[in-house]
Amino acid sequence: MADNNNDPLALAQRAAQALTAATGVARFDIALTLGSGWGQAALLLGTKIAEVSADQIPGFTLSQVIGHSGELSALEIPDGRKILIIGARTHLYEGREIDATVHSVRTAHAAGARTIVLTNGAGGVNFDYGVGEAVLIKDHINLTARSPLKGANFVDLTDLYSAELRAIAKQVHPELKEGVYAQVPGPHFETPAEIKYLRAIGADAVGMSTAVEAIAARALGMKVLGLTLITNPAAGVTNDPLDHEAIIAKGKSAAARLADLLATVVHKLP
Ligand code: 8IG
Repeated sequence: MADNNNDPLALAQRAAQALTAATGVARFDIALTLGSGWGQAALLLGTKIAEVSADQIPGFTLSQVIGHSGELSALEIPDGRKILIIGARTHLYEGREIDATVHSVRTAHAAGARTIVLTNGAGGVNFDYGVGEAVLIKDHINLTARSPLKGANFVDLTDLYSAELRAIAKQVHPELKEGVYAQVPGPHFETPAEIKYLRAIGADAVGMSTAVEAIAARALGMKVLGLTLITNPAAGVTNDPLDHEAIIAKGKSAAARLADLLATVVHKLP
């Protein structure tokens, strides 16, 4: 449901109310945003209580991107906590205001969530990363030249990706690597020269989401856990061209392992 409202937090409040009305869940404990390749895995976290098409909720629109579901779902995990699954991510390249790209985060907060798990699919910049590997985000480089915040809001981003939550993830999955995620605006993929540049400035993976969402979450005091699925070697890492269809297929084949990873990590979150 498109909505022109210049107070993004008020819009998020209205979205949260609509979400409660649609799902019957008054308060969510954790939110989880689905990135490319993560959809199947996330739905195995618990029992689905309800599902609503994003266009029924103020401020959300249906994504035009294949591989993004367009649904908001309420799950109950075994200990009774309620998880909001956000299958309707808005990207900067969709041409809407930056507030639209973080509306789901603000809605999750307004709906009660104080922890958000941001997942994404990304190109592997680090030569050690294999396709299908999940990597913990330890930090990001925001190359969008944009912020979701306005005014003199000097939010501290030291430890943006919660050391506490990363430690929990590594406790259950000691094999998890940690890396730096670079967010670029897209929608084009990078040139090989840009990937060399990203590696030189300390990036391990590159994608078109997550960093601005993490900033918005931190500004609201939420704890952030970031997980990246390496769906393709970034440009120039191999000789293969980048192809969105092939990337989606790789994401699908990683689903079973990701389901186990997500369930074991999310169920352990405080
Ligand atoms: I999935 O290689 C996925 N998203 N910028 N580069 C960028 N975004 C991506 C990539 C990639 N793979």
